[in-house]
Amino acid sequence: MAPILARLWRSWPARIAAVSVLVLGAGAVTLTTRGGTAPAPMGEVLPVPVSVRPAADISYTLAPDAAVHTEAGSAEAAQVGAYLAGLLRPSTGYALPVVQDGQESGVSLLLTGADPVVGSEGYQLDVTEEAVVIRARTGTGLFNGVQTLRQLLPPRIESATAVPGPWTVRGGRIVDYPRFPYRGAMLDVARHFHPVETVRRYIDRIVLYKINHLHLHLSDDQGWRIAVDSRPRLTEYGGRTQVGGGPGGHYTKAQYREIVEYAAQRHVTVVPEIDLPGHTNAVLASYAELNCDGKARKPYTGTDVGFSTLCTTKEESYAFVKDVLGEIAALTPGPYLHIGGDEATATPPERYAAFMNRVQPMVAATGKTVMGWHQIGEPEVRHQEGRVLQYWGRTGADPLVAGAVAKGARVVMSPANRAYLDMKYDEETVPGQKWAGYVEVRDAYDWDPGSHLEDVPASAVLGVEAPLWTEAISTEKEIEYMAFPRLPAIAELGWSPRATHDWTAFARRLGAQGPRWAAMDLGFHHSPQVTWDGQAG
Ligand code: NGO
Repeated sequence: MAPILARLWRSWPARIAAVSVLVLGAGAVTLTTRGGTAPAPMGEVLPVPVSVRPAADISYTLAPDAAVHTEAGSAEAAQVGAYLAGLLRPSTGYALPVVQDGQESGVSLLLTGADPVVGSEGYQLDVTEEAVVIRARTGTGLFNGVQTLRQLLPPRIESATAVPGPWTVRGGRIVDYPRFPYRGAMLDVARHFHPVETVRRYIDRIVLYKINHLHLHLSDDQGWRIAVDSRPRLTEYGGRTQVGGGPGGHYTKAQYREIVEYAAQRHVTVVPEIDLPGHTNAVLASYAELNCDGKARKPYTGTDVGFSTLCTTKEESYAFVKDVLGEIAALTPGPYLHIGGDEATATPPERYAAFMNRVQPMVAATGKTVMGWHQIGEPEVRHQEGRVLQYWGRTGADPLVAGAVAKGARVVMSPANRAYLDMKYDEETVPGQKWAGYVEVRDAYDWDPGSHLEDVPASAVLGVEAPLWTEAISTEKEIEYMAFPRLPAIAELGWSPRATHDWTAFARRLGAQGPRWAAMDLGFHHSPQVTWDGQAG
């Protein structure tokens, strides 16, 4: 490659543009990459299902007059039916009425007759010549079955405009349920603010891979992002900054409720995080009395960490925390309230535990379960019933986490060198950081959340989460590029049985997502570790 071309190639937007040009320039390739027509082989979905039984020579093709039939009398099944019809109408151009008659024809979503192993989140999917029937015990199970059906349909089903079918699904039976109950994605809306529409689209994308928690990092040194009625300056002043000095922003309570509601309709639980007692410069700039010296800090737009702390010896700080947590809890139907607790290096060590020992019970008093970065596992911080530590270290052994687990804590696994979506893929990646090393898609996939940490048994692991910090990520396209294809890797670790772990098979199923993402207009990293369908080697 000529040097100027090589330099251009290194910039990722140019890479995407170049690939699009190549793809559009080659008719045959265009067909497959820009929304292929071939149905996926039965079970070639992501995360890989627990059990797949293909029925050779059988397939179902969606007819133009097909309907979505849902369990009679069930509002939750009808809601999933409406969601499915909404997904299929734009590309098929079919009317797809939703009828609550429980019939087994077209696509049926039923709350009876599923194999009991599916539990509360799983489903059974049967494809015959006559119908696709998804059975589950809950609306969530049906919703997960719908995500599988989506991937069994040809990739161009994701097109926003009508495209020719046929809309064929290969025959057989899938019985499927998750390994871990918590499968999360985190978005840092504090370092760079991201508007409601971006969050909505992120939710739409993560659910395709059966992610069921969205953790929002709502406050940090560079900005406060959620309206708190009792402390209006948090957003009026503390929300007007972000990394690099942009305008910042925040969610009103109505907007935040809209996000929570949008997520709930997609069977996603929002986990709000207010990071304490460090990562609080935006608070300390907004309210002078929360500083030990009583002097307001200047707004901060850099990317350092570990320099700010609430004054842990002042009662004002506890009144502040109580008010804020109370208001956030009231906006939160989900069980968890995340209180950060990471990198509190500006908090005197003896004060950190005393602070957490007062704050954890405040969370419990709101009726919520404590979640925090794994530093809240410090031995001096008391165990709080049900609490969840989020591990973000880089080693396979952490006595602090093991000690907290021995007292009853559960763990969500987000090892930075595996699960952090803000890490660069390689030296050519433009957005992101590299303090935890480069994380290519195989690094994100090749580990086991159940045995990653010494003395933390799989039974103490609640699940996995892929955090997307945004110090060096400011646009939605960058979010997509960093999350895909690594987020589906973490999603598969959270859902699929350990026995299915196999890089070659995973990489093949991942490569098949390429045309789907192209049809969704999702810009992803064309990892050289994967052969992307419709694109030679
Ligand atoms: C660390 C730090 C964050 C950074 C992130 C960047 C945790 C839990 N605290 O992760 O403040 O944004 O790394 O990768």
